[in-house]
Amino acid sequence: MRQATATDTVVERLWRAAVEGDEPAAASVVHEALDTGVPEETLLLEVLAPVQARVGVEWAADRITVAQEHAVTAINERIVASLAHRRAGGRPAVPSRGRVTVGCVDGEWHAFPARLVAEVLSLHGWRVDYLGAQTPTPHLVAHLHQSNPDAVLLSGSIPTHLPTAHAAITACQAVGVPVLTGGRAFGPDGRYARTLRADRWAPDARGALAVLDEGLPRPSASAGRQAVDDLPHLADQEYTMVARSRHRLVRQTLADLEERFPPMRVYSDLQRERTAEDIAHIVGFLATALYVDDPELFTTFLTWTADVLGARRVPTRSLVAGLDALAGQLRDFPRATHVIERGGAALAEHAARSFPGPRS
Ligand code: B12
Repeated sequence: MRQATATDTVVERLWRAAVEGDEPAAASVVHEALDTGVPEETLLLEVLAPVQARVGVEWAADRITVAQEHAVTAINERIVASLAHRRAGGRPAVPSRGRVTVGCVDGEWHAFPARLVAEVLSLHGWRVDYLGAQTPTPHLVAHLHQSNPDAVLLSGSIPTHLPTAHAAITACQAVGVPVLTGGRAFGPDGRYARTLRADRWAPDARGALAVLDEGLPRPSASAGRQAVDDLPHLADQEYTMVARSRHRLVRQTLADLEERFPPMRVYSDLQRERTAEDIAHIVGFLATALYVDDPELFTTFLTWTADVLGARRVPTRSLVAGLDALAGQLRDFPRATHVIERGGAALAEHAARSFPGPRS
């Protein structure tokens, strides 16, 4: 078993202060650790990052509220900024390694992971233009023209932004800037970074540093590829059809669900609204699975959703009923039908694992 370390104690103290919303105490925990010799990089990657990850675990298990999730994130963001300002001491940094742009694709709100990567690169002497959350691709490209960086680092947390990430990757490469991607949206092994033809992927900030140290060759500037050039399966138009008709699909699935899932008839307005959001996410993940042609993207999302709903005592059969309703509308689309069938099977296996029947 892993031994508890001094860093674990800092993690625990920071977690307690942050979840109680006590920002001064939380900041003191981190700054005191820095004063006693814990390196800043360790604080960023082995204290602040795990505390953020714990926010996700505790929220998913329904042990903290959405407001607490937001509050802890806001406190951690300010602590990261305070470390950066303290490091700079009011002086401009003197970078020696080169210049990079770090940001998130349009629609992506998870800026914190990108910020950690940006800070670690700054610590190692890179000049970093940190663009934060959701940068629209034309503005990202305009920034690249102006700053001419050695690379652009794109962070993604939510897989449904992968089609947008693909367009951003292609656009950056078209102006001759190599793209290094990372974040949970690209899959645990970076498989979707390869699907979308990113120049490289790295699992974390230290991996990003290693890739940049090796050097990334500049792609030859080109007129830009079409999505279908990289992903020939898009020629069947299934992704386009599901993505374009997503509002109608959600509406119809909700209506069918009322028939198929009797408990829904007595749902409150709030419960209905949540169900509509869940269905919108299901349709979004289905479309993305069609985009990258990987049913596993859909099954991973469904089993995660089943756990989140389970923690709130919403039965998995509501999800199964939702899938059946969706399948009924997409019968003429073989890839979508296959992905939904795989989703249903994954949910059944997941339920059997979570609630095994009595042993004979
Ligand atoms: C905080 C948070 C938010 C905040 C983000 C605020 C901010 N300023 O960042 C807010 C409240 C806005 C938010 C919103 C949402 N969120 Co959220 N969020 C999180 C949470 C709890 C923490 C994210 C984080 O900072 N993690 C810590 C970092 C350090 O870890 P990391 O992401 O793995 O990053 C490391 C590596 O991946 C890598 N890396 C990351 N980027 C890059 C880039 C490069 C180039 C490289 C090389 C490496 C690299 O290096 C990092 C450091 O080592 C996660 C849970 C989690 N476990 O992460 C959920 C999570 C990502 N969110 C989730 C969801 C569903 C949402 C919402 C859809 C919720 C909703 N219903 O509205 C929205 C979507 C918003 C949007 N459009 O983007 C789900 C995603 C589930 C899924 N199946 O995809 C998660 C997993 C929730 C959970 N509880 O488990 N969220």
